[in-house]
Order: sequence, then C-alpha cells, then structure tokens
Amino acid sequence: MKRVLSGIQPSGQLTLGNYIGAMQNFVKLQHSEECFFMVVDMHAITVPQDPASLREQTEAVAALFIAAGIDPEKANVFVQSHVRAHAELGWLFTTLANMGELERMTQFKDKSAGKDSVGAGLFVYPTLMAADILLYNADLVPVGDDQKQHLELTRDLAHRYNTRFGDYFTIPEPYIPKVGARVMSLDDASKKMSKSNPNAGSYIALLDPPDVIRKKISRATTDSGREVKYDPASKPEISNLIGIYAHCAGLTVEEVEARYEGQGYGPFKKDLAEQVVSVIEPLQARYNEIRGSGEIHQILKQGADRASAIADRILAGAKEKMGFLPPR
Ligand code: AQP
Repeated sequence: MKRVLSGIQPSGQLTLGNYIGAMQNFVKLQHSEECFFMVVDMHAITVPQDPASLREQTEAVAALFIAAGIDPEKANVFVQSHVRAHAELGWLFTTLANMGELERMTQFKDKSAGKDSVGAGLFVYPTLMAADILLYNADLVPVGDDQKQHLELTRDLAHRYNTRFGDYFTIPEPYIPKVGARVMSLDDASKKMSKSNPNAGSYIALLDPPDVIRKKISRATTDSGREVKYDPASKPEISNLIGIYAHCAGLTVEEVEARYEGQGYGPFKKDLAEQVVSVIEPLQARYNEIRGSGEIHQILKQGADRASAIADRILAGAKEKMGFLPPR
C-alpha cells in the first residue's frame, strides 16, 4: 500500500478544475492506498485572505472533499494548520532551498507579475509544500499539471536533505490524470481555470447554482468556425470544452467529436452545460447535507489527530539528523 498526500487551498470557491484535476483522483486512490487529504489554509494566506472568508472556505473545502466521495474512515481529511509540524518542517526546508530555484517557479512568476509588492510567503510557498508532502513520507502526490514543477522541487529538496544529513525522506512521485490535468479558463483557454480569478465567469465553481453554470457555459469563449473538433493548437477554446465534456460524460474526445459532427457549437454547449450539471448537482446535495449536520468538525479532528501522530514523529527524526538538540 502506498502513502498518498495532497491538498487544496481554501483560497476561493473550488472549481471544476480542482475537481477534475485533483479531487477525482483523491476519491479513486482512497480505495487502494493510505491517503492524507488536507485543506491547506497556510498556503492560502500567501495571498491576503479575509479572516471570515478563510474560516468559511476552509470548512467548505473540507465538506466538498466528503461530498465528492472521500470517505473519512478510509482517508485522513484534515486542516493543515491543525498539524503544527507543517509550519516547522516548512521552515527547515526553506533553509535548504535556494533563491534561484524559487524564482524559477512559474506559479510565483504568475502570481507576482505586475505587483508592486509581493509577499515573502508567496515566494517560499514551494518549501512549505515540500514539507507537507515529506512530513508523511508520501510516495504519491495526486495533483493537476500546474503543480508538477513544485513537486519536482520537492523531490530535489528531499534529495538534498538526504545527501546532506543521511537518507531519511521518501522521494515522492506525481500522480497526474491523463485527461483533465489542466482545465482551462472559460474566457481564455491560454490560462488555467483558477478559483482566485477575479472574473467569476472564467470558472465553474462546484457550488454554482445550475442556472449559473448554464449561463457561464453559454457565454464561454469559442474559436472562430463552428466545427466541434479537438485540436488544442488551433482550436484551444473548443478543445477545452470538449475535454470537460469528455470528462463529465465519461467519453473519449473522439466520441464527443463524433456525437456533434456537423452540428456546430450551439447544441454542443447546451448539452455540455447539462453534462456538467449532472455531475455537480448530486455533489451539491451531499454538500448541503454535510454542512447541515455539522459532522465536519469531528471528521477534521479525527484526521488531524491521526496526521499529527505521524507528522510529529517524522519531524522529530528530521530535526535530530540536522543536529537540533532534543528537549529533555
Ligand atoms: N485548472 C485546473 N485544472 C486541473 N487541475 C487543477 N488544479 C487547480 N486548478 C486546476 C489542481 O487542484 C489542486 C488544488 O489546487 P490548489 O488550490 O492548491 O492551488 P492551485 O493549483 O493554485 O489552484 P487554483 O484553483 O488556481 O487556486 P488559486 O487560484 O488559489 O491559486 C492541485 O492539485 C491543482 O493542480
């Protein structure tokens, strides 16, 4: 059995991109592997968050994990800040990282572009992510394509630690979906769908009411022409929509193309909206039940207790190897 770890930031409403790129794999992996799924609130504060919204979004993301099908008896679901070892190991890895390698991270470049003042937390985000993963000696990390570079850095940092202080950390592998690894924005297929995009029309939120989803899809940008053809290089907008359709309907992109041959964008977009709604509606019903029951707090406590037991032990061993004097 492999150990699996991943997280999602409570930095806004979770999107269909988070669901397809990450959460669906969380649900799949829980049946065969030992899983740890976190709401990474300490990552979310690398850009300013309103305290009340952060609290609400943290609970909402945890409830969405369960609504999407994560069984808290099979997988450990917890909030990152409830396990203190993350912050501590994060600092240790910050001291192992170089400025140059952090400056090369595309997420840092994207999120800091055009800003007069950029938070230091955004810069060291990848060292905290490395700590999140290595703290459990995770073997596999299910993420969307956008996180591949951070995971590569995690592997480098683990290797660096092991070389300097002796073998200790497992070198983790990414686990990226073959279809849907990068769901793009509805208003611009050159950008990934992102929950912190200020234009709400650019993403489908998992908690958007069905009519809002229909409206957003009908307004989604399409390429010139009218042929429903999957060709990301010359028809990026429609190819993104075909990818979403294929994922929601459980079809291949070729099957989607064949279904809409000669029909144009109109009927395709109308059906796409219904496909997305059919995935999201049952998820929303479960979400409302979970929020109503208040059970999420007990689930998160149990998850944090189990996670802390492992994390504290691994952190103590890592500190000892680095030469920290153990408390007596
Ligand atoms: N558009 C996407 N397509 C496929 N996978 C995606 N993921 C995010 N967007 C897409 C995957 O979702 C997981 C959680 O991501 P995160 O919340 O930790 O941060 P992120 O990758 O930066 O996602 P967002 O939605 O863009 O958040 P903000 O806007 O706050 O930065 C990851 O596995 C990610 O790959």
